[in-house]
Amino acid sequence: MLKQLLKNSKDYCDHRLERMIKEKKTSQFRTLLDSQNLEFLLEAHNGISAKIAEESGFKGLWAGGLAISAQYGVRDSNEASWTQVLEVLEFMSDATSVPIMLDGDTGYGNFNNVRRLVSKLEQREIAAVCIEDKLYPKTNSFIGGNKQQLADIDEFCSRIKAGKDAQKDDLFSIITRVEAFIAGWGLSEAIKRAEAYHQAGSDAILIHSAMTNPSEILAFKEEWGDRLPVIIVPTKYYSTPTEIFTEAGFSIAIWANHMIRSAIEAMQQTAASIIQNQSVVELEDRIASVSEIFRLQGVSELLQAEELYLPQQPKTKSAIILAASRGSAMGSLTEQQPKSMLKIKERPILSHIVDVYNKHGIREITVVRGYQKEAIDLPSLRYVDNDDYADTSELVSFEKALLGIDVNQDLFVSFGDVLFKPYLLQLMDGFEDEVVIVVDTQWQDSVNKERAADYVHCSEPHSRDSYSHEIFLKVSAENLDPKIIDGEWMGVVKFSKNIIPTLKESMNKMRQETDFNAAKFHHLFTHLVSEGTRVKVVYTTGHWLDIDTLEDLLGAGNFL
Ligand code: SPV
Ligand code: MG
Repeated sequence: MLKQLLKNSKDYCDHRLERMIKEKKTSQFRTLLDSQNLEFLLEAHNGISAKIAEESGFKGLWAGGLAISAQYGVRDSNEASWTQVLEVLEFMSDATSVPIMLDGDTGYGNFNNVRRLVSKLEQREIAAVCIEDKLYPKTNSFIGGNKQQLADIDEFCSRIKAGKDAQKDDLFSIITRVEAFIAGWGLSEAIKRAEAYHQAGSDAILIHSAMTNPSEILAFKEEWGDRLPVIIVPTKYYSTPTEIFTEAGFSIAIWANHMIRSAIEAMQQTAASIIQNQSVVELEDRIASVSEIFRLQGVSELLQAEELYLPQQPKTKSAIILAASRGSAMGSLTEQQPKSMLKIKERPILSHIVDVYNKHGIREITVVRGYQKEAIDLPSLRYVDNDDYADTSELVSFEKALLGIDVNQDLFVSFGDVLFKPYLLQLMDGFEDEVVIVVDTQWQDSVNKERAADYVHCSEPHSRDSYSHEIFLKVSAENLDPKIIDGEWMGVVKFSKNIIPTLKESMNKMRQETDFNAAKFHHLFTHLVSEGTRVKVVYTTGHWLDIDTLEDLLGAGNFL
């Protein structure tokens, strides 16, 4: 995912760079208009369809009135206001680097509306507008076309002139669309109008026809010659081989509604499939992935920009909870579930531990499961399984958990049967050392209970002023000589992100030197110390509870 994002961000930046280097959109459009080849514009009706069209290789786009009104869910009869059309155009223009020609209908009024339209289009880097010789409000040419009234020629010419006078960029193009054939008139009316529009300053003629064969547009081109470039819209005569248009010398063919039509078909199929199957499983592989949406939106560029501009986020941390063992001392209580799922105050021990981490701002929590792993099913946790739990101990589980964690953050590790107060995490966070352990000075309690405990011997015993001293671990074991015991490790450790590679190396060495399957954290601590790593000791008293026996479990409610 990260790799893909990086690649995408490169594509996105290349695209932006390309856009900066590319010639102005108005000039690109003129190149298409004047090209010796037949060029193509594809309809687009919003930012994303425009982007897809450009990515596919189209050198220009048709912002179609039919398609834009359809994406709004209204009719192609000027029901969407012209500023609503502008709004869509702005997104299309921002999302692309190729020129866009707006289907400007009739110009939304008289000469005055046209000149205001031209100036607003230029502000949005739209390269061209096409206006048709009908009256506002217009309707689509394929709906009762022959009942549609054409504009008065002189009045329409005033729209063209005013538009041309209004443009600031000499290369902005105004295309005039001759609707004579649509309205049922013949070739001479079409030519007469085209010539008048030519004289009024039009940059090209769009000759439209509702016939299913190209006879009208071919006759027009034959008679018109090369007075101005001629654009066609082969929606109805789509089956005509494209070479015929090329041979006739047309400048541009517009595929005027194919993106909206394909979107509609796809959406209808998707909606029908979901309602029918009451599921999206069928569909998942047939539709664009969410990451494809992100790619088209340029999300990767934003991520990079955030790194560049946003203040650094406070360091995040993650946690690992080792919960693979059964807890046999609990007897039949742990027949169906591991100890970490036994309930205190109606919630599993594990869930109380997760609460503590969450309260400390830690969301990324990995739980190592083993015994009755299916019974551990709390939400929002990352699970790693140690299926050899019966023959292995703490470090095997820890190694497995380390494999998938983000090594760029500090890490807390604790056990699925040790409750502790958030205070311990705060206390440990007060130190920047590579390894920090919390040590209970009242270790005699454990000796009295005859349970296994990780005893420690440190550089100094706890004393009233040990808070002001740097105290480090010397050795840790379950069977230390009581004369040198300074305390008991509470089962919570913090590793800085820098030490994580060392931990992995140390465990590799330990694997060669000892029975690694039986290795516990106190072995790792002692090993680290012997290799020269300083393990910071923070003395405190209480704030934790190791749940070993039924009695511990019953008393745990008071601890919470
Ligand atoms: C459009 O796409 O909105 C057009 C072309 O104007 S047509 O629908 O053929 O009239
Ligand atoms: Mg239109």
